Amino acid sequence: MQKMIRRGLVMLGIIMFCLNAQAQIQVKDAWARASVLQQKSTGVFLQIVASQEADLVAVETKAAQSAEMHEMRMVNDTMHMQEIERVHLSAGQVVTFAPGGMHIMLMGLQRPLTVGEDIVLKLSFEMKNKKRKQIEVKAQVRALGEAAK
Ligand SMILES: [Cu+2]
Repeated sequence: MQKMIRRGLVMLGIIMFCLNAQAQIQVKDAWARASVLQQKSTGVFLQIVASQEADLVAVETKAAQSAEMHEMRMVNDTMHMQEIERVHLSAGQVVTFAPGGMHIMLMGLQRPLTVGEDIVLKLSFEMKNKKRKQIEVKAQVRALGEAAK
């Protein structure tokens, strides 16, 4: 009997390990705002949902020199952008980056982003066990007026 319980616990441990290994992070509806010739920065918007707690800790793209996560803050009646170090994702909860709110800021654009093209972003997540996980995301470039789509 004891042996069976022990075997059961080992099995449970294996199952838990597998579940952990399969932590899923889904990114939906990623898009970037088109830019004009002299423009050096633009925003990327998307939705993220993680099956387990995680933090978005970094964004990279070849389309720009740097990419930061920003939030909007009201300071003395004026909206300001502020960099955020990490964005926490609770298990199963959708986190939205949208115009007027949290966004990914691309700075030092290598060239203008034109409507219809795709840019590739690499999102780095830190999982609860401190392990890093990278996800590649394609963001479609859309015009300003299409923001509501
Ligand atoms: Cu910004």
